[in-house]
Amino acid sequence: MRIDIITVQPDLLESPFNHSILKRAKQKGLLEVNLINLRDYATNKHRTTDDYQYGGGAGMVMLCEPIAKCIDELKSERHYDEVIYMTPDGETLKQSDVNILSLKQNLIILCGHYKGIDERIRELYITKEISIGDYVLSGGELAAAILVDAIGRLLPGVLNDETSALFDSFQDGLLSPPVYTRPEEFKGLKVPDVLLSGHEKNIREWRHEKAIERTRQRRPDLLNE
Ligand code: 6GU
Repeated sequence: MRIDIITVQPDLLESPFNHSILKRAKQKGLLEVNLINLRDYATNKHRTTDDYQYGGGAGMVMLCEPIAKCIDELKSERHYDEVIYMTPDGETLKQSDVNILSLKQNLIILCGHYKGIDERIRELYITKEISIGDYVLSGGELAAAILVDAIGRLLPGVLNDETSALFDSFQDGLLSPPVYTRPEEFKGLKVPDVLLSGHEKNIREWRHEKAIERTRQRRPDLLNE
């Protein structure tokens, strides 16, 4: 998979893509992430990428031309499955959306800043608008990093058996059950006997019960009961 991220702050995104799972995905050749500095596509002499908004009001708006030029150039080189705009007024990201995106070949992710982008870019270029939750970030970059992390770990061959995404919270619509490692007793608290029993069926059933119990307590909205 190839992901092109258009941003006015490429530095902010260097680090998350050069660590841990995403780094491994890139090294294995399963994921290619390109950070594109929108400033390189500025068309005026000051190389600006934003301007005052028509109608007045506080906050700058990202200009049409640099974004259009950048996306046109990318599209002239290959087909893109989606042109995603990261914005707090987009659709809230869910695991099921991530699963679908992880099957795509080429994605563009545009990170918004300030008051956002000129509406005409949304009309002409954007195919999907994504928010990562009901709070406002200063820019779309950190949200884009979250989206790419969530996608990257699903690419076949990125995770090994132990970390397999099949057993994630949310993949079966339930939160994960509690987990334990050594020692068997810590500050008077013992690991549940069933986990030490070696009885696979009982362990499976216990984990499933605990997953349901935890989901009912913390995220009853996930259980359509
Ligand atoms: Cl995608 N961008 C910004 N700026 N704020 C957000 C967001 C995105 N998702 C939640 N808050």
